[in-house]
Amino acid sequence: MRAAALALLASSALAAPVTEKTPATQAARAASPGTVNFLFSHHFSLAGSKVLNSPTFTLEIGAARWLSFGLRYATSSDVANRVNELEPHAILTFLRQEEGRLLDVGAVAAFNLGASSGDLALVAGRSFGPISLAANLRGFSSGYGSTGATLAGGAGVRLRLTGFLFAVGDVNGILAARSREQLGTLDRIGWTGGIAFGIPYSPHTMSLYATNINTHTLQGSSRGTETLRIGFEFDIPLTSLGRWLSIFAPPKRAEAKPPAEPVGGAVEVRIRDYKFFPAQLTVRKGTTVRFLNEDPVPHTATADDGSFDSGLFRQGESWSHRFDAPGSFPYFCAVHPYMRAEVRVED
Ligand SMILES: [Cu+2]
Repeated sequence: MRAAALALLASSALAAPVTEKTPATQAARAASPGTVNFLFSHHFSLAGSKVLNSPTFTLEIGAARWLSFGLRYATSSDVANRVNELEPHAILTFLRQEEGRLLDVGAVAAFNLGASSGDLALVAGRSFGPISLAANLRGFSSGYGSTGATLAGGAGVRLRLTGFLFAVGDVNGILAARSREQLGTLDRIGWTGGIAFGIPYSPHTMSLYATNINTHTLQGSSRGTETLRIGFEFDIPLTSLGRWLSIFAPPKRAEAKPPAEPVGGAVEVRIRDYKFFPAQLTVRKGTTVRFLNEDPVPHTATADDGSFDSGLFRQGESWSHRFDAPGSFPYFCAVHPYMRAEVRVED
């Protein structure tokens, strides 16, 4: 149960993986320092027999534990008179539930060049077991190029169904605007509903949903349109450069080595690229195993049978456990349940 709660809370370690938010709400989390994240959202609609699409691209870079910077670009926009929206933004994290606070609280400060508007979102969220709730309050200095100062808001819910699969949905709407009549037929509640999941054996997350919103900027996602769209969001953390360099040069295979068999000493399990090395470790009883995280995201080492659980530890941090009882101890990372390995303890 602790592992499940950890998975829910800590999957936010990447820059807003789509399992950590709902499609049209912002995550209250800055990206981890040094993490670069690419998020691709795409919405499809039918106009007669023609398929129309409106993609939004987001690039985010973690600068500090509480600050990340991003750039969002949306085409086929209907937010203002321009066709495209460019939205540089900063994400600030104030409070984290995983650090014992009551709520996740963060803010997004943005400038929407399509609408020539300074935009601000305040985000609060909390998880209760498998259910996570999030609320957004948004203000635009120049909403939709015509409505002047505009206040919008909404709420989203995520329900952990099983493993790394979530049901996600949200509603957002315009609460007040200086020239509300200028919104015309676009003054509707925006909604999304669908599923989000982690792609097995990868750090990627994805969501599939139906929606009536168009673009994913703060303004674009704050209201509905007359058009039903099918959308997906694909989250691509650009961490672990070696993983990407293998596009050009396949990684060398490690030479087979006999299993380490230290007696009563200390051995190390390294966590790198979302894997435990070695995945199969055999030790004598009384051995202390040190788990060292070399990834830019937090992981855990959590025994299937609950006999040990490291809790989250971050890049450069380690956690040690002494194995005093013989047996097989399969374990996994509670954040990324597809990360599995085993320690065998011999008498
Ligand atoms: Cu992990």
